Amino acid sequence: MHSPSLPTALLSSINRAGQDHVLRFWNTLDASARDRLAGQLAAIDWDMFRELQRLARASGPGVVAGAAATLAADLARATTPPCQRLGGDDAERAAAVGAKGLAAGHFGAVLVAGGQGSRLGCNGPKGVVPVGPLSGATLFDLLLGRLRGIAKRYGRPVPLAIMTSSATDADTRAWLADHDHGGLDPDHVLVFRQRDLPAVDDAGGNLLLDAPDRLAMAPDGHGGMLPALVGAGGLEWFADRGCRHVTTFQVDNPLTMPLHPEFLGHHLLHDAEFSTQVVLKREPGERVGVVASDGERTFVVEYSDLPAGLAAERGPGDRLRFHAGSIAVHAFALDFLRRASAAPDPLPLHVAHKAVPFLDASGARVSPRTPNAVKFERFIFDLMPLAHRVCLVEIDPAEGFAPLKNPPGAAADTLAHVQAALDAHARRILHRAGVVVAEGVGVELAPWILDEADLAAVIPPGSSIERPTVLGWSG
Ligand code: UD2
Repeated sequence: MHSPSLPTALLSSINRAGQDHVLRFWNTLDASARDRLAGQLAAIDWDMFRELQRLARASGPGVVAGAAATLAADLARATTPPCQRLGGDDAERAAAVGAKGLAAGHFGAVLVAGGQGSRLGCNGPKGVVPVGPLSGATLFDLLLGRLRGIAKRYGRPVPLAIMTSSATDADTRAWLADHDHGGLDPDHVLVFRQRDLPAVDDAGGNLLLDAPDRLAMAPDGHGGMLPALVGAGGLEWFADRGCRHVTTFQVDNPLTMPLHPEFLGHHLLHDAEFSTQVVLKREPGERVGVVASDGERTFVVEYSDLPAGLAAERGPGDRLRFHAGSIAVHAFALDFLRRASAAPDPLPLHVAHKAVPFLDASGARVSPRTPNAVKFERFIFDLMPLAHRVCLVEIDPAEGFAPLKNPPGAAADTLAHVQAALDAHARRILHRAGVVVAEGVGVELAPWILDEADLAAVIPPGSSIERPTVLGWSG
């Protein structure tokens, strides 16, 4: 009854897994629709699917499989590990060592940009959302512009790999083509795509149809970066360009400074395999993971996995017991990524209960308001316990953390918050350079202006800015 384009072996995998309901509309599909669905089904790892089903059936909210579950259980005896601090002890030495590494071209970067910004009501890649307070520059403009600033200052390009997902790949590639790769050398830009995993209903752990010819799927989390980068030959790509380390950062944070020389210097001075930037978490409700250590291993617990009691516990000086807030800016030794990618199943699956639209048995589309399904994600920070040496570096959030997460009106992390943070950051740089900005006048710096050292080229010290101004954008 099914089209010959569905191979017998695949059909029997589908039947054995009890998932033949996804072929319910097969007879109504034309040839290309059949091909689409057959392609999605053929890409499913049916052994792994059994594990997904098991997890979905067993899971309460936030349940984590494998090693991470053990770590979460170890939290009771865990503490916050010691941190370096930007501008703290050893700042000068670290900055010099990091700058030397940058000038030698030892650092590459990975931008994780598979997310769609659905919380912002945006369907395209989050990177194309305009955020520049005056210029309307997009997140991609600002993040790639920052890399141009680093390349300009240290005389070496920073090879950049951009991770997309099925939802963001085509639009991201189109943006790069239309915008001259954000001013970067195309030979130093690699786009690679993470995989999708099926979403399953949370009652029975079964596949859902998003359309008659399409399964409900979701990107496999930013941890999907490791297998996808390896699969795309990314580790060799970085090594061929002279890199020994890569930093990773998220598309939603236009203030981010993953290549800050002092951060990289601490990473090198500690001979760390995995370094990470943290901010002081002040309130239990802040939506950042926390870095913890049980004395043997250092690990990150995502905010949604941290039990409320532990999240609120305070220690000496009224600081939260778990106060090292992870902002998802990491530096990895390339050798460590090689070793980790060879380990069996290095990244566990995390379970998230979500409202996922689906077709019911009659073909009607149902859009639930409450969670009806389970999505699975891997988190890149789950590599941390595998690292022999981990280095935490605390940064001032005003200098490096202004994520765009929420729609207008929310209490934090909205466009208005991000723009205010960009404006304040620009004012501090101008102030240090002796430029006076009139009160209430908006000002924006092009992203390649990393600090006051870059300002001299665009505005003389002692100048005044009296009307809204964007500085250095053509540079
Ligand atoms: C993330 C961190 C959180 C904290 C916060 C800071 C995780 C799991 N949580 O929370 O601890 O550091 O950021 O801003 O890391 N992405 C992909 N592919 C995917 C999923 C996500 O590329 O399959 C990218 C996405 O484009 C974005 C980033 O990962 O750049 C963060 O994703 P998110 O918005 O889902 O994470 P969030 O804000 O809950």
